[in-house]
Amino acid sequence: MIVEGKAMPEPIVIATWPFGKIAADVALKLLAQGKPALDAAVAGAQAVEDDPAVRSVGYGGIANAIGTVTLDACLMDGKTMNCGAVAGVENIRHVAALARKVMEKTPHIFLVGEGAKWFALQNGFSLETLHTPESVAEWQKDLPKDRKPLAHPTSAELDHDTVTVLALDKVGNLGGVCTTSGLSYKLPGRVGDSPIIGAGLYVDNLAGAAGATGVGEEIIRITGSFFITEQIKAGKSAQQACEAAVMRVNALAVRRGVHPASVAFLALDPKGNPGAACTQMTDFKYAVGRAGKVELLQAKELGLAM
Ligand code: SD4
Repeated sequence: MIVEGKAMPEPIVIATWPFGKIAADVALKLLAQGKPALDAAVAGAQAVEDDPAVRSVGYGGIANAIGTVTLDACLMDGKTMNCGAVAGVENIRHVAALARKVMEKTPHIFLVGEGAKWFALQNGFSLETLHTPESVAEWQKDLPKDRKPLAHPTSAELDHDTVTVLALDKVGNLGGVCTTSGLSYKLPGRVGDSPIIGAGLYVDNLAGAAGATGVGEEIIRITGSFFITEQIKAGKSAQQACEAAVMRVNALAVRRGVHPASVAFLALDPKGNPGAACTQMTDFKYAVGRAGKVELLQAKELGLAM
């Protein structure tokens, strides 16, 4: 798009997993209306939080080892580098919006557990059960028999997903949001990568936006999202940077003598060029919304030989 001789970016949104399409549809409409990237990303993420059929985000998320649904979320504005996060939050559905309140109304970045819930109540969020009959039945059906935490979880054992939404708006600002109920059957108190700025999400207008999904322990271990934006800053494309992050996860798995965990990354460079990659057998699909349409793309899988 050219406006008065100045090239304006074409808005784009990308979001994790096939249900990312729900987020991308909502966000793309807002971006087309000229709304800021962060607003569009939050609205997209919230549509997934509201969908009880998505068993890994918001309402209807699968519970932890003792049957409690706890949610994690964070968001970041690429222009101001403002960010906010919440983790281990019970009975509050819209945790992406709650993370935004932390960003806008407090001098802090990260609130957890009871404190985050107290802050939510102070800010007009209401308490509700996040269980649905279907999510409770699913939790009971798949409850691990020995109730032991898994030392090195694989994707088959912990089939669980997160929605990460990255957007570029009409004026060239980047915004990103990540929201999840985390790994199913996680130990009470366990927090993954998703609400950790730099791990599950990082957004900087000068370096790009990156997000993650998969086994959070492995994503935290390499500071995945910040690693990707730094790679873009150093000259890699968004695609090359996501591949570099997956290769780092794979290399660490070899070094530590463990099976490589299932992880996936996605990114936008500062101009909105997308990229995505995942570890072997992760089968990571992501939604891309641009030029009025949303499509699902398959990310490149990288095995240990790479
Ligand atoms: C976590 N990264 O809590 C999240 C879960 C996830 O695909 O994204 N699974 O570790």
